[in-house]
Amino acid sequence: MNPRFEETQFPIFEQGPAGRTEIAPGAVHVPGWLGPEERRELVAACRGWATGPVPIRRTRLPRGGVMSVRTVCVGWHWQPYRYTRVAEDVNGAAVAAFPDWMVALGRRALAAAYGDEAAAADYTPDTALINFYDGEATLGMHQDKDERSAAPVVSLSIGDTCVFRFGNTENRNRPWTDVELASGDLFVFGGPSRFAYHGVPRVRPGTGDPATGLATGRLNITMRVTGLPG
Ligand code: MD3
Ligand code: FE
Repeated sequence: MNPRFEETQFPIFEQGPAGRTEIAPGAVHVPGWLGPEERRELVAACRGWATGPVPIRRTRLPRGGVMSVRTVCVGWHWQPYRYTRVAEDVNGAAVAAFPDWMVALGRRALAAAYGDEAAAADYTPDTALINFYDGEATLGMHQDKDERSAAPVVSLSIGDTCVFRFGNTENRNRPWTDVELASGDLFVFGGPSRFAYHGVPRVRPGTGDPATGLATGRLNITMRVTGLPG
């Protein structure tokens, strides 16, 4: 990165440049970005959404399989492989609204990762997928391409550490880079990294911080822009 960039943008970073790692163009990891209070608030909010209007569940796949991760959505409901306002594949209920505070959190996340306040102010995520991983849950290598927008994805992790596998844009195979994602970590995927294959081959049970309100397991919140109307 151009050193002048960091010099001029430094005041808006929430951590110094040493706290950000660009693992690929547009893919920025900010360890420990969420403070303890914010982690607790997010766990509490996710716990609320997990109970309804659409309960958290293992998503059924079109070929008869079922995901090991448990998922609940806000803003838009994701099912393989589209977004709807109503969870036809769960209980027919309309999904919870995407809260304004989460838009604000997404903008702060973008500013922290990229140091670009104009891009952050323009960022208006309208859906979040909340994934809960028990000790056995994994997520196979995939691309997120059901959105009609190339806007960045903001990922927040709370609880147990996992191995996050960041691949390439061509296929689900090597080359890839394995990164440990711990409680409080922010990851933003934009630009050329937006359509990279990625997955979670394992979590590390017992590595989380129970003070977040999550006794076991891993919570991941990904904010996205669907590009869908209304
Ligand atoms: C890179 N979630 O919900 S977060 C997903 O930890 C998903 O639950 C994982 O993959 C999880 O789709 C990984 C990191 C992540 C999320 C979205 C991405 C990386 C991404 C979209 C594009 C590129
Ligand atoms: Fe994904």
